[in-house]
Amino acid sequence: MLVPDALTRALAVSSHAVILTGSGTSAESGVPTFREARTGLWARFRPEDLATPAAFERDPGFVWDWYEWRRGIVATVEPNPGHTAIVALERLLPRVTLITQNVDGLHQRAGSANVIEFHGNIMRSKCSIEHCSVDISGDADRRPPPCPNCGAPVRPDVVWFGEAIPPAALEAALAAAAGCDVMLVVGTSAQVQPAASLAGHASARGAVLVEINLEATPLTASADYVLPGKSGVILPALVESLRDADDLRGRTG
Ligand code: BV8
Repeated sequence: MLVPDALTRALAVSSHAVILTGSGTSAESGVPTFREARTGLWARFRPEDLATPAAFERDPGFVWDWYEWRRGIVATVEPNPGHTAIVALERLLPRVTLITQNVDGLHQRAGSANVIEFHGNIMRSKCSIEHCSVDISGDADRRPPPCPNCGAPVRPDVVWFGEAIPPAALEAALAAAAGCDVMLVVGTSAQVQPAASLAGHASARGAVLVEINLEATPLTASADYVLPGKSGVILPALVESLRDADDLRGRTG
């Protein structure tokens, strides 16, 4: 059985469920996970060494090209059944807060309306000095393009290592983790902080913690339910189990 009955019941009676996703949720769409995101030219570099202000300062063109390469992949992929199942959960359950570490925007493209983008969004760019949003669609030859207002290099609108999580996103995520009764942690190696600590905040307040992953992570030992497998398989199974429970409740009144 993919989904234990007790978990279905816990979700069905939840008043506030949080879903925390990592790059494993986008893997079945063809987006390399963060620790796989090093193929070919980038194989020699660790993301932690590329996704930093120092790397951009040192060689803005090189970092810009890495993001252009990633944007190119994201532009060609589609949401997968895991993303679609999360949209279904948002409609089936009374209250769902979706927090994503992913920067690919696939949750929004699948139909999730309220997404807390904990690490920003690779499809948006901003001035590296003023942090105002910049449309780069027409400026392909400069790497990176200059800000049209002040001429400073434009950068991706993501949170680099060593940078603070956007205050509004951090506040909303902490509040959701503290107030939920179930948290699904999906497709994350739980290595990156402070995102990974959201699970501890939730379980410390008595939430049921559910991990969906292909591998064990630092969260596995503290999870109430560990569902090993692909998010594109497990999440649709969760939706089906909730619908069956709904039907059952409907039949039995
Ligand atoms: C900050 C945007 C402070 C950029 C990213 C303790 C507390 C606070 C900070 C730290 C701390 N300890 C260390 C730190 C520093 C650092 C950190 O966490 N370092 C790590 C490497 C140890 N944290 C920070 O710097 C953060 N900032 O703390 O600032 C501060 C405060 C005030 C003022 C100034 C500063 C900022 C971190 C944000 C970094 N930016 N992304 C970009 O994308 O280019 S993080 C990056 O990693 C991605 O967003 C990604 O989502 C994230 C986490 O990785 P995962 O999503 O987990 O991906 P991964 O590949 O690791 O794992 C994939 C998983 O999926 C695997 O488990 C796999 O088994 C599974 N999987 C694969 N396929 C499937 C699947 N599961 C299910 N189904 C499948 N099909």
